[in-house]
Amino acid sequence: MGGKLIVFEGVEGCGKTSQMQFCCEWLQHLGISVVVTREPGGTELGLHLRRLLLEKVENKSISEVTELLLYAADRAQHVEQELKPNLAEGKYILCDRYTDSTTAYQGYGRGLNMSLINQLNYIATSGLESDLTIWLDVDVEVGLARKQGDGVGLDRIEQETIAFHRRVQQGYAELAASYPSRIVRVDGSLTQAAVQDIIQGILRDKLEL
Ligand code: Z5A
Repeated sequence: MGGKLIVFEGVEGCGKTSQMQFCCEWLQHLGISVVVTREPGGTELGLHLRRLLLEKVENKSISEVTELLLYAADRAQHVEQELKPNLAEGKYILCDRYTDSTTAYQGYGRGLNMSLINQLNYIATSGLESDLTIWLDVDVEVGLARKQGDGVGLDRIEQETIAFHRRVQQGYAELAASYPSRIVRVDGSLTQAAVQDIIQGILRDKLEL
């Protein structure tokens, strides 16, 4: 596979979407062919699953294991339909969330069995890992305040308790410590321009751009 899979991770409001957009423009400017995608919702089937997973009121009763399986189903479809074909064509993929989200949210946040999560992540990806994962690290309160400031209302997972979001944050910290060559922490509390400068430096260095 000639392409690269670059994943952006972090708690709500950490700035993934904005930073991915800046990176996309920068990479295209360098003449690199880029695909921007996300989980959940990177395929047509995934869009249906995203609605089921994130709508605010209707799905409050979704069970934790059902939630885990729906994220895995979204990912399996995404890997086969989007990620593998685009990597095979040599494209750079910027992906908003991937397997570390499941570990952080369903593993650390919900407390589901880690070995089950690792197995499901493997089944859904058939072992496809990111070439690089940028973890945008911001305090949970800062991220949620940014989202509330957007005025679009909080989705089903954003409405979880602060304690839940703190466990998710702890999950990202432990993942970054466990996989230092794959996951790079970036201080997401800096200005958007400063964050983008740091990310471009990391991409230049790690991907030899
Ligand atoms: N989830 C899961 O549980 N398990 C899984 O396996 C997967 C996902 C794959 C998907 O939401 C949800 O699914 C997510 C985890 C769960 N939980 N929730 N909810 P998502 O990823 O689509 O949405 P999100 O996490 O809430 O992110 P977001 O809304 O896309 O926000 P963001 O991408 O991190 O940030 P942003 O849109 O770029 O910025 C948000 C606001 O902050 C906006 O007003 C910006 O202008 C502002 N901003 C951004 N950066 C800055 C800086 N540096 N300074 C000041 N203001 C800033």
